[in-house]
Amino acid sequence: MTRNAAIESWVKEMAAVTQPDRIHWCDGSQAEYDALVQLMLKDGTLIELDQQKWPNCYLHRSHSSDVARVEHLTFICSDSKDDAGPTNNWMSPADAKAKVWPLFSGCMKGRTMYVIPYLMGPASSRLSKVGVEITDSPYVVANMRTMTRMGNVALEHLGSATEFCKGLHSIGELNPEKRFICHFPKSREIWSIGSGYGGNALLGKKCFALRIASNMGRDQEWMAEHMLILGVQSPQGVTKYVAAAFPSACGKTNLAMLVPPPEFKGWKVWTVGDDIAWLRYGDDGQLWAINPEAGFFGVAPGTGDDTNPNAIAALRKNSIFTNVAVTEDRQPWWEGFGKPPAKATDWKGNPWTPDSKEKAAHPNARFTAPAKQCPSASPEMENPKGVPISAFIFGGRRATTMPLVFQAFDWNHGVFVGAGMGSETTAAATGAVGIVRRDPFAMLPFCGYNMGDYFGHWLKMGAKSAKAPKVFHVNWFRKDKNGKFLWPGFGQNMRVLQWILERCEGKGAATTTPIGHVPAAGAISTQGLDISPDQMKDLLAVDKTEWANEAKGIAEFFGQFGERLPPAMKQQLDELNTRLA
Ligand code: O2Y
Ligand code: MN
Repeated sequence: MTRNAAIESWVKEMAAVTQPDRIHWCDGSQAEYDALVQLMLKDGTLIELDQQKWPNCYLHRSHSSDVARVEHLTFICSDSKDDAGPTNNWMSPADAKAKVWPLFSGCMKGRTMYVIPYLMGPASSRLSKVGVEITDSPYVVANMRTMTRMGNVALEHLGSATEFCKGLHSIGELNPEKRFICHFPKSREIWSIGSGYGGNALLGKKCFALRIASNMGRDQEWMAEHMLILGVQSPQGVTKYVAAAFPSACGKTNLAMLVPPPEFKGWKVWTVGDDIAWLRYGDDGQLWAINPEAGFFGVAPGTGDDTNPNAIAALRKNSIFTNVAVTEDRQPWWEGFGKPPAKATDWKGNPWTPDSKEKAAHPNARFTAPAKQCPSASPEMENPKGVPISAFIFGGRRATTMPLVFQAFDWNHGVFVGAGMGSETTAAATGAVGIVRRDPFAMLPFCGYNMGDYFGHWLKMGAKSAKAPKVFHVNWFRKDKNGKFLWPGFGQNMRVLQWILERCEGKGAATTTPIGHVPAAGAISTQGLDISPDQMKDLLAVDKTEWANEAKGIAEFFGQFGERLPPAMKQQLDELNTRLA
């Protein structure tokens, strides 16, 4: 394997602190993966599923206190609190050194230290970046192999350079009291201890590809965004690409893998990415995007052949399921995946029947599946150049106020639309259903620096090119007076994508409203849908009273950024209020 002196010296340093029994350098090979799987089957970390029906698929049950990202234990360790901003938890580097670093002392005694060199993005792309994760969790290694390009490909990309993202991870004691996810934007470092789950432990994903990379993007004039990337191919064979940001529970993965309905004969949607986009201007002035990831870490509950057949096809082999249920004949199962089995074992390992009060799968249960197994996987996924982005789409779950779709007047207005994004909560358990939570650009938990400065970076990126993408906002969740969804969603969202792409080409009829350009009557075809012209009117309505309230909510949210809010954002808010008056 290619060696890199900077990595070797860092690994030596980390081994001296964590004191593992042995060190394994991961090459990302199939043989290595198979050996790790055998090890995990032996010690119970993995449970074998029916290998005939689910080839190379395994179940993992995480500790019941370790089932999701932990935003309250996630810190940005910038020198000053202001640089982390009001929407991040901040810990000073000195406090991190005093409070978190000692937890790593001897934490790998009796364990193997795995060194994972990985590449985020296609091989030989100028947009791709190298990370190295040190971990004591073989489950993390197995997941990182699916989610990234692991081994030599990363070391070759790095060569003798020293710029790589250093991620130190240990499951530690798996104790929530001793759980911390710390990011050091200046040194591009991550320390994660006390969790073995998802976004806390697979450091290439949210920690590097968003929190650290957003800092790198700001410094180096590119963008790291919480966005899916998809291509829409017309019957004429022309493919146009869009990138879209949605808060959770808005159907982001479903949109990324959309199946066009029968009315769209000859149309095809290609999935480039389902979660993260890295974007940079090319010499042609176009904004080009790559998906830095190589796999999907998707939410299982709610994913079925009816809602997302492409995801189901992607996860049928070579996948790891975390916290789903398992049937008596060793099939994985979760709520929304076909008929409930008569008997199963739930995500905690307890007997389960359809009469059980508890869910069979944890609501945040996941599948880790190779992206290339998705039937809609774009052939451009491995293109080092990336794909040219025609439109940015922002969205949220809103019962009122937000029309099905509107187009921002220009780039700065689009940045304002992204910065003001909000979505209604769905978590019945918290009792807070239907409350609008602001989540600018769906980056609230992922922006690794002051969000006021992040809005400024967006403004700056738009000013760099006359060919910047057009900006849109969508809402699939508007309801009528009886609380019924007005729009069918899923594959029918294709109709909205079509209007968006028409607008990008200077076509697509629109009416100008105080909030932006809304489709003119008839511009989105309802042929074949059970939607009346009046319902379509309701879907596209812009109610000035509701919007005055919306503007108030945005102003309140912006208030927390104080001096760090770019004046152009305040100007956009004033202009919206003027147009509404
Ligand atoms: O709960 C976790 O650890 C994962 S969160 C996640 C996973 C895949 C894609 N997106 C997300 C997210 O929270 O946005
Ligand atoms: Mn995400």
